[in-house]
Amino acid sequence: MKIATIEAIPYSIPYVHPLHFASGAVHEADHVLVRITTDDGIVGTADTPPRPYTYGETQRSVVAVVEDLFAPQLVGLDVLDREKVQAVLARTVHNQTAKGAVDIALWDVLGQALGQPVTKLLGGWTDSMRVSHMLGFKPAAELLDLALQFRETYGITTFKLKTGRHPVGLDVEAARVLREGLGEDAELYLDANRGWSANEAMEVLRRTEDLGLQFLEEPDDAREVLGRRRLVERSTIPIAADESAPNLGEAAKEILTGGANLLAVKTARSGFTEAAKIVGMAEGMGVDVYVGNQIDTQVGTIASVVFGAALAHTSKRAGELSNFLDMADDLLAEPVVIAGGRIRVPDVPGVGTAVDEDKLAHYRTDR
Ligand code: MUC
Ligand code: MG
Repeated sequence: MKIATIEAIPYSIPYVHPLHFASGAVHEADHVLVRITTDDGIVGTADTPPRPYTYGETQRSVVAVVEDLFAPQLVGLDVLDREKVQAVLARTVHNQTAKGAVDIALWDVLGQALGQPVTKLLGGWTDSMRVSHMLGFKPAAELLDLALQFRETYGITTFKLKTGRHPVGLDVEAARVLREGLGEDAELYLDANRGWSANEAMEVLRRTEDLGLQFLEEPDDAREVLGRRRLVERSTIPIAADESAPNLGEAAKEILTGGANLLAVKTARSGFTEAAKIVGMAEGMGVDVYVGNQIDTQVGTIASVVFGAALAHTSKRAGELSNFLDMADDLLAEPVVIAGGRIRVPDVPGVGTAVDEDKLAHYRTDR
């Protein structure tokens, strides 16, 4: 079963509710759909969210690297020769989400060829994931209204609040309003996307000590090593690495050098293969993980669900799986359903990301 063609299809879908955060903003899903077809006609699919402010990729760079660098080296390889595929991807540095999508599309092919859900091939731990919803920058009262709406409509009780604003009191107030409005049972954590200095983050930790926050993600720039290490040492809640740990090597480095004691694992940037290695490494070191999001579409969300539910370690915490709700439309043929605060793994061979061809034709931007 050989790789016959690899397509990288740029498309654009607007957001009804744009998302603002410390490192950027998203108004349109200007993503790339990666499609890999085998010589026996199986089609694997995955979504690529270019994030210039996180990984330096753009929609055009993703198309170029997939079509010009990866495809010529991958076409003709046997889909089962997974290490050879990984070696080809590793030969190009960076380009995290382009690599992630190629890997996921190949797993999708594998699952369909074997007639098995990919979640079973990856581990088969459980059949659904608990959902955490990510709230972007907004006035505190609006954030609470939104969170209450998500709880009422979808049963979501875990929320990640985007922070990293100045003055830091804005975010402290937002966290307090959410805690008071949602009650003590709601799970609440912060993600500053490197918006603060270590000292500012320390102040936020001090001022939110009574709020029962689960953890603080990427408070400051992890490259400022000593500041970050001091934070991790002094914080009473875990400090999570997200964009400072985009791959296996960086994740290991952040944990071993004291830059973090919790890891966000994202399939969009790690595919399933590298994400599984990161989870194994974390598990072996006694470090918790959670499935993070890359402001994913429904295609990307299903990939996260398939991966997260496959493993015991990723199933312990809620995964960030609901930001597609902010989009005007999506590409999946079978829309994702959130009920009782959970998303079920599609019980079909492959990843379960069959695309609505009419929608793809409508939203693609290359024709
Ligand atoms: C996060 O956790 O940082 C921000 C940009 C993006 O693509 O995903 C995020 C979420
Ligand atoms: Mg983050």
